[in-house]
Amino acid sequence: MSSIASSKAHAYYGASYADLEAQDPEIAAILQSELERERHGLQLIASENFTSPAVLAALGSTLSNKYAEGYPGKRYYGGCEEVDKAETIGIERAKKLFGAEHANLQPHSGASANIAVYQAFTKPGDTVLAMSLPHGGHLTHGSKVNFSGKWFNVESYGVREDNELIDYDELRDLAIKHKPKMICSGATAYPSLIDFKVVRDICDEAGAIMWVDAAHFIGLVAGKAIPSPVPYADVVSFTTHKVLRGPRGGMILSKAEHAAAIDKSIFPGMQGGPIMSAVAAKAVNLKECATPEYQNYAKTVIINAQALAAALVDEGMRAVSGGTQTHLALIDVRALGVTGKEADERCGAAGITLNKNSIPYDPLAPSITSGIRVGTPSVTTQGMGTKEMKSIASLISRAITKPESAKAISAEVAQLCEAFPVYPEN
Ligand code: DSN
Repeated sequence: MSSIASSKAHAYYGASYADLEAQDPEIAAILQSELERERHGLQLIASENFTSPAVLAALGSTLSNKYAEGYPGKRYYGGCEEVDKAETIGIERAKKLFGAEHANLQPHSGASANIAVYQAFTKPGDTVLAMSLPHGGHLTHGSKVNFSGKWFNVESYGVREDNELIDYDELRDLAIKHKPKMICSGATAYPSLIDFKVVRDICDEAGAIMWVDAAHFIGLVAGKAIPSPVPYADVVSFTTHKVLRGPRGGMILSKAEHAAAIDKSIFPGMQGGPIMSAVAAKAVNLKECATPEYQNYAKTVIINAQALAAALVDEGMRAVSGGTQTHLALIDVRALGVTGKEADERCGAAGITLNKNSIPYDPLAPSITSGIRVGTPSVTTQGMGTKEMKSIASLISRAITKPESAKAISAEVAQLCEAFPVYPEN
């Protein structure tokens, strides 16, 4: 390891690849290979993005060393003066950016944030109403293999079969029937906007806490590209690494009346020491999100997703719910004579990373599926636009229908990506 004295070159003594390479070439080589993978392939997983070098610098900093159980000014360890400043700045930035009354930056992940929400508002055995996983929900929204489905009575609502949009009539009927303690809206594979005013009215009618799991679309809210759930919801949980483009982690916003319950639920309720390097990196990201450049980015993510969905339809596939109003599209690939699994594998072989995904009322198992999910956060960060979305649709179509050409297609993919470099050297 280089001497600490040499760390003057790094204000934070972080992110020194040379140090890692000297000490652990095996792991250093993996970091280099992953960078090459990200640079030369198309990253279309809707929940991924390329975070900024500034965010990576904060993540790879000495703040990782600090135990800081508690909250700014109320810690269980000494020496928290500096991390207190970082967390306070982050909290204030989050409240300002989202117009929220309270923010907690400590959740280690989206699932951790969701566990904290359950713990703050419900007790094991209580009834919760959430979107079903096969219709686009999330494991933490009541899946039987997840804590949520094991410890809570989660009733599910879904989308209508005719238009593949949330069935608000069904949601209201279920809310009146089951009287849930909490209603969750938010999904991982729902391409349309959610009507938060309607959900608020249903929650009020049923006497339920309104919880929005905004993990997928919070970046679009931050960039003012879609309406915000914050004015309506009691609590909004999300991950910070998707469209938002921050470090991997979670965050919770809430009304002031729920602040103490949320904070207690995170610590000491279900986490110990916060990862202070991640908290600082979240603060860095929140500053980036408050810029006109980021707002432009968020709008472009949607324009690109709409262009990509339309171009995939032109290639003979079907866009679930007719297209997208967000950063992702759910694509039924059956017309090309393949399953979602086959499409995913064939695209992967051609350097296009996306995921198989169930479509609503999917006749195939979740491990096979009839669809794929594509998202534009990463390619938009690279600077690609609608022209490139058409090229990507053609590459996806050829990768699926001509698996024997995978090598040639992956060379074209690499050429496209090299024109929009990720983490350029200069
Ligand atoms: N795993 C995330 C996604 O891909 O949507 C959800 O947490």
